[in-house]
Amino acid sequence: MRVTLFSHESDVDGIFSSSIGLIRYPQARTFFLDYSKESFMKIINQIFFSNESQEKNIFIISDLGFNDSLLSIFKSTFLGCKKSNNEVIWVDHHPWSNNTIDEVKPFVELILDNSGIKCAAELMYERFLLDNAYAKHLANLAHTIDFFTKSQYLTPLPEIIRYYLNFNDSYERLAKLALKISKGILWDIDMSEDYTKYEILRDTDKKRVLNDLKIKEINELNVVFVRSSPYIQTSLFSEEVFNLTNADAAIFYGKNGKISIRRNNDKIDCNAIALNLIDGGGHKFAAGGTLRSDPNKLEDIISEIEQIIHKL
Ligand SMILES: [Mn+2]
Repeated sequence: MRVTLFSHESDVDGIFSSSIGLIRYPQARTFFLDYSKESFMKIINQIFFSNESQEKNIFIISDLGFNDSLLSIFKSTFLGCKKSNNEVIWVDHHPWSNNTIDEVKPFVELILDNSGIKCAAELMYERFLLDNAYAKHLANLAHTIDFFTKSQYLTPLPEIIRYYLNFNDSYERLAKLALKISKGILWDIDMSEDYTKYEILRDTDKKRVLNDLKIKEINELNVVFVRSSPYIQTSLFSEEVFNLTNADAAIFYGKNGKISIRRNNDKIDCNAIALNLIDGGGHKFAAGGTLRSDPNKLEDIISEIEQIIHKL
């Protein structure tokens, strides 16, 4: 039996989902993906080519929402998969449309939860390793990070993940990290060395970014606009930004037009803003998407967000 795990690359929930999969299936191959079309094509290709193989295949996809624009190609791939007795299990906590669920359900075991109170690692634990104390602990830790509860200590893994995403071999680094975590190693000398290098890059960027914050009042909501950096872990940094500015919400904008949204209180839901963006998604506490305006013009970014918030 061949097992392949596809998980979200960008945070603790995605990596821990993969680690929980690895506790259950230590022989599994791991892939870490983002929300681009190319990423989803990797899933499709892997499933498509396995339909020829003699050996049984299980594909587990975790912490990735469905890309509705790829529905028909996914469906035909899943169809071939079912014929060859391969299995696909999709474990996710992002919102799925009813139409997609209906279309995909005949071919795929769907473990979905859109209650907004569970992270993907918890769903992985419940589906694959219920009663395994270590998997349960990992799922709890992922929950703590995903929902900002601060109820448990975790080593600076969120920042290590952020750091590794900057490398050409990020995939190997994340795969190694997920494997270590599956074996109970949440910190070691390699991570410690990497973290020391990371801190220098992070702190240089933080200084630069904090120098040109912009705060704007929109509909009685104080929104702070922050330039994003590949060395800054957005959720952690948003706390610092909120402490400094006391803003209600923060928009982190990058060169490519992608933005991340975080909030300081429940005056606004981050995903409500994200739903008005290109490829927008997320949950109440954290969401993101791509802007339509020129990413190099802050005034344009601000006015696009203004229009969205006025609409809500
Ligand atoms: Mn997640």
